[in-house]
Amino acid sequence: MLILHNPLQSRHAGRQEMFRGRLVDCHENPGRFDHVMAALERRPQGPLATPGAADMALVRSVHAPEYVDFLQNAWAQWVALDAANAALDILPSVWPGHGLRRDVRPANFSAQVGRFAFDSGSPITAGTWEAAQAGAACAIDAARAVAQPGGPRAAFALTRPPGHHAGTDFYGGYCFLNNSALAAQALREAGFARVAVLDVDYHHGNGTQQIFYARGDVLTVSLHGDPLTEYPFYLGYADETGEGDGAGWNLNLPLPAGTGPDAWFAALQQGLARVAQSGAQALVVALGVDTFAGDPISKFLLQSPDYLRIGQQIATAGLPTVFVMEGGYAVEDIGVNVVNVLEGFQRAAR
Ligand code: OKP
Ligand code: ZN
Repeated sequence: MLILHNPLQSRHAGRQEMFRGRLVDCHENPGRFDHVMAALERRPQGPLATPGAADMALVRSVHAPEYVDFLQNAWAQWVALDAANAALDILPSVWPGHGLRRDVRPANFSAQVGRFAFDSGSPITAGTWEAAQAGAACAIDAARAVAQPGGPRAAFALTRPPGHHAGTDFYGGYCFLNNSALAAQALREAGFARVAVLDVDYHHGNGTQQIFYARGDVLTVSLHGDPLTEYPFYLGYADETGEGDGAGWNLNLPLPAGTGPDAWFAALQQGLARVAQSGAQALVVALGVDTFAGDPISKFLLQSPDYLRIGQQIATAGLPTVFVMEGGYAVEDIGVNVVNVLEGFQRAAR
């Protein structure tokens, strides 16, 4: 499989996130990427490449242009307010919820941040835009590679920051541009009439769901920690099934904290059955490995060998497949777990 890796990922390096009442070091850090690269060096899964420039027309069709402009300009605006801000990250402090107006565009910078951010755990830093943009390019190039005649059966977009919590015009959950959604849209535009996104990250892919919620050409399936107790809390319930043309085209499979391999793989089978039934011609896998028992912010109980089985099961869908890196915060273990998925897939796909 072809592996597109993000050469600018380390430019996004948040200092701290608000977590359980205090500011802590960011769980989503450049070391995550390094561990996956190291594991790929030990167990290569195919040629490595870096992406070309991101197709900004595609990015601006999945995300609102006003939101893209905000991300692109946020750091310059922040530093223009006060040169000392260069030593600080951008975090929101006020949001237009709870009876406040969402239709106004205050000039104040903090107010602008609050219009687009939905949590206080996703700092914007000096290089966030560059890293996110190159990550989007990885996902788009990975999709276009598998869509090409004679192209590889599968590709992996190895990038950070992750993407599945970012929606048309919002960021949060460490995510800024929705790489998985961009891959799905690129596959659609490359000629696959129906595409499925299967999100196996521990957390519900709320951004991906929102982007495609009213569309019948992109199926979204997510298995995740039950939002009654797990982030992102306010979306990801089983009764969210899509709307309009997208009615029936979203499947949420929430599982309780503490879920182990038996129940998790049963849910994966359910998700894959829905993908097969949808007639999807290509598959995007939002690949988070924070389902690992040792993950510091998640509560499923998968072990490293289980990831080989995930890849093998996904291969049974028999579809051109784009894997897109999402979460996973047990930094020492994510390399082994990610490469296990890819290797399990390739063994079964052969
Ligand atoms: C991203 B991905 C909020 C902190 C809560 C956010 C978890 C984001 C997970 N202040 N933690 O799905 O792996
Ligand atoms: Zn996650």
